[in-house]
Amino acid sequence: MDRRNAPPGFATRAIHLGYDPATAEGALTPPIYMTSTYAFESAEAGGEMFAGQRAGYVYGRTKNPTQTLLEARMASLEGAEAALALASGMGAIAATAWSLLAAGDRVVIDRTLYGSTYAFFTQGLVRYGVEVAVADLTDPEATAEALRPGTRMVYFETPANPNLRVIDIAAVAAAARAGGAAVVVDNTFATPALQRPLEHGADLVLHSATKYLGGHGDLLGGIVAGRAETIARIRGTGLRWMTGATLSPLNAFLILRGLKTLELRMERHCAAATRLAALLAGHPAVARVAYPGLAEGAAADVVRRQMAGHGGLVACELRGGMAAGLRVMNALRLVTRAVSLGDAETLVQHPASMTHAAYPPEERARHGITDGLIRFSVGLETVEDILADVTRALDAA
Ligand code: 4LM
Repeated sequence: MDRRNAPPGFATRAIHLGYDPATAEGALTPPIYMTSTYAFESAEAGGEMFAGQRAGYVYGRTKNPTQTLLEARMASLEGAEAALALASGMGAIAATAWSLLAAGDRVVIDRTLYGSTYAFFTQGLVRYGVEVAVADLTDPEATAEALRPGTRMVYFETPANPNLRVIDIAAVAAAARAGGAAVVVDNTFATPALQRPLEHGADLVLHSATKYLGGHGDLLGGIVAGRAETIARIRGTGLRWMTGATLSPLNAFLILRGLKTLELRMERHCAAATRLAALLAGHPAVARVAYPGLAEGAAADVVRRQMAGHGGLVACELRGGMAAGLRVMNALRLVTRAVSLGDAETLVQHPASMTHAAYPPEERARHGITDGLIRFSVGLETVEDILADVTRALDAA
């Protein structure tokens, strides 16, 4: 194929975009700017920067050149005008909500969210006069009713943590547009290598960069991307005043390093997770497997339309319920019992007692996060070793 006039591809941008070694003594790898503050060329120049009349770096809480490069790459990979990097996924979520919402506003959240995100909305934001409505955004009628005029924001994950429900981004965006709500999608599980929500009509896309973007389990970080004007508001209000959740320059560097192999790693995560999902589905001890690649009916159509791969997370429920699930977890030797996801190591956790313990038990049950569910984040080890460990643990339990 002749690519002479084609724009650079995803992996090329993840590796090169926004950096010219000639600007840094020829260094192949971008420098890490470990600085908290910046020298003003004159007193007047400093004042003009504070007034927003002159471009440049003022203070490290809101901007740093290493962070700027990461933001440029993430904006490009998500197809956004701009991006903002923050200290964690929760930092990104809080900074976004606090920048765009005020007392009296109504927000609609999907019924399945990461536990701390759910708590932020249902226990945190409501203390400040924001109305939070929970809806099943896989149900078109419930979505249309929830997104009635006057709704300011709709917030969801797809695939959702921990049970991997998939939500039709274009359908929710169409319903939201009719009512005037901003669509915010947490794309942590899919990453832009597999799914780009802005292309399907979302207004903002968010990440816990702690997961696949960093990719090595050695940092916390967050990203939000969207229109330049909105991102500037989140930087100027949510980051600078409301959270101070600034990403360290070292972590910005590590996420830039992770992005170089994102597409490659996601291919491997998807291939290994597909095999684990098939193994679980065929094992007599397993009652149910949740994996986007095994979706059926309308959900399978959504997966085909909006995802280029099925991701690295697989959840399952054992026939013996929660007790059997915990026995399997304890019998694993290679697979590590830990929360978080997207790392080179295969991890397993129990959502009801760990990542989703913030849900009241009856809401957890109502929201499809059953007590028997265990969640695997399939890593990059030799696939046969992962499968052998899981098979042995299932047989033992
Ligand atoms: C976990 N998750 O599931 P920080 N959005 C999604 C997430 O899964 C998470 C966050 C945001 C897990 C952490 C223990 C979809 C986190 C929050 O942890 O603040 O970077 O991201 O295992």
